[in-house]
Amino acid sequence: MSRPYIKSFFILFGAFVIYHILFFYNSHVKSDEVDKLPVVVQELVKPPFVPEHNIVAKGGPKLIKVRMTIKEKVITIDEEGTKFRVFAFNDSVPGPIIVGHVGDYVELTLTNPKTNNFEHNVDFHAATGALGGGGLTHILPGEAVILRFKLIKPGVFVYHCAPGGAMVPWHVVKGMNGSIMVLPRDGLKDRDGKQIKYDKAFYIGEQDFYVPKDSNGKYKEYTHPGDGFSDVLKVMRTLTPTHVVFNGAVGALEGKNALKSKVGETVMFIHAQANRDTRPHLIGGHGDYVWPNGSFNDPPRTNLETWFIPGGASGAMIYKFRQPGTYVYLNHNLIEAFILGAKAVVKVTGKWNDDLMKQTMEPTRIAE
Ligand SMILES: [Cu+2]
Repeated sequence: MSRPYIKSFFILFGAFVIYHILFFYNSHVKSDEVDKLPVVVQELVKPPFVPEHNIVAKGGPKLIKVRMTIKEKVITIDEEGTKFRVFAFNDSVPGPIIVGHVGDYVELTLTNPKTNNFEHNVDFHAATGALGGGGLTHILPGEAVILRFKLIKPGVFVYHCAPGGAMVPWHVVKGMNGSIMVLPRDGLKDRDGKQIKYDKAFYIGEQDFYVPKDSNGKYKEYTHPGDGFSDVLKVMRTLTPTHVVFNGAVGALEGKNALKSKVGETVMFIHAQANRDTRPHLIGGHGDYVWPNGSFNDPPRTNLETWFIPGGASGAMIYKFRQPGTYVYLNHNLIEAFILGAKAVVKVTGKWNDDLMKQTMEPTRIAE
């Protein structure tokens, strides 16, 4: 090698070393800054419940640490006892909801226990960066990974598993999806800038399932974890779900698991659908304030009878109950609600208001 070549080699090598020293110095400095933030460990709760949170942020940005473990298991999805293998974030379909404020960071520890059979990951629609973190979170059974991302957009967002190719919809329609709510630091506002508050929040995860049937029209059951893949894919290609459910099963939010409220209480309903369009409606009430696509930067729409949430999005609605009784919160494609399962019951206690509604004549026999 002649001298000029040796010289330029050393110059290039030197630049390479300096670049890497600077890169590591900067990246360490950066992570140190976030590590200095107050840490909040958020205990994720089973849907339809939402972790305790302040609507208006207290203090400055925080580092919110959450943990999710992936569970592959067979669950019963309807009243006939149909069994279906789901992939569940934290043993729950839908996955739990995470709550933070704009400017906070979320640090997720994702675990894929070695008892599982498949590779999984997570794509956060709330995150900014390639694949929503999907490329940085691929884990095989027996692995764990930690992902940190900054919340820069206010709203409600879906997250879901996205391992690649046909595995993406297959995992999503096996229940591997959830939600995250990112509140503006100064809370929610109506179109005039007035604060909107709520007393409690429910999180409804709507799930479409595609269960294969045998030649007698009976739902098939599979013993091997991957057995149903080609059969399920065939049903998926019809774009016609066999079940559309809230909280993982037909009737999961009815009976003793009905949602509860009382007259005078203001309730937020967060509604997520990771794969398919939906149109929530509260029978007997209205959407006082609705963010159909979930963006809290936009003024809420008001007094809607039914609102639209496109597949791959979460939306939010706030309603103050004014009458007691049994309400049905459903997907107002009534076939999906009453035949496929997409409905929940809200039991509201309190005093009836005759001014708002009154039966002014009881059912009475009429003259022939
Ligand atoms: Cu997965």
